[in-house]
Amino acid sequence: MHVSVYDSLVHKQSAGQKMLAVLIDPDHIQNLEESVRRCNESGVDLIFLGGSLVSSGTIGESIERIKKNTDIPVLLFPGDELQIDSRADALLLLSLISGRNPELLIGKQVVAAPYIRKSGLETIATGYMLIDGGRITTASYISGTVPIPADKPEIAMCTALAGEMLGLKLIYMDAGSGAKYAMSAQMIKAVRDAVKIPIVVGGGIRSTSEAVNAWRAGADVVVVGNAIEEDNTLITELMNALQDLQQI
Ligand code: 1GP
Repeated sequence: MHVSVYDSLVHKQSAGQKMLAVLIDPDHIQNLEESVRRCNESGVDLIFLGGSLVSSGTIGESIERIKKNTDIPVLLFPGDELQIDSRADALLLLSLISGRNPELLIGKQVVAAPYIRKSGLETIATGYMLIDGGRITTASYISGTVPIPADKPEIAMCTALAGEMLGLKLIYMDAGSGAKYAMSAQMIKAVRDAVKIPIVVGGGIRSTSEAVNAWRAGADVVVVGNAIEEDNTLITELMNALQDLQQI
């Protein structure tokens, strides 16, 4: 029987199992095959693929290169509608609920919807929330939106709650790629206490201790991109830290 990516994610969440997702930006990754093999060996749960700007190569080509080396589900994390490709396992259908840019709340999705339908991709309706990480990130610049202030967990909490009430299936809290500071435990916990749906946390996570902080505060999935591009041995370290955490 085919189990959807979302169902297996929820299954792990309800079993109390934390997850690691590795974000691959086709424009930035140096040695894609080697990183993917490392993900495979260490048991990474998910691969996210995409970026605010993807200019070199194609998403499809990257999916094929990933899939030659692993069966880990590949989830599209699209910067725009051009990054939709049916060869992936699922699509994070993002609505930027922390911002007030109508194009990214619903406009792009309207244009992409028939396209997504045709692709047959599993879609996961995702409330995407940018949280201030100490610098202007590509995501906040490109989206033309102001992130939620880092010291206002109550705004993040109400935003996530509204997203869940509107029927979104996943909350993605992002300090933005290359954020100066990873998100505080207090911020993650506020959202965790408010919603039942799975929470993804990423942006600026560069060490096992920052990832463990995020898992402990309530993230179901921690996403790491930049730091892994610089040193892919971190993938193994993060998975070891995750296993240690699960044994406690
Ligand atoms: C960005 O959450 C992701 O959208 C990952 O961020 O590249 O800083 O790990 P980093």
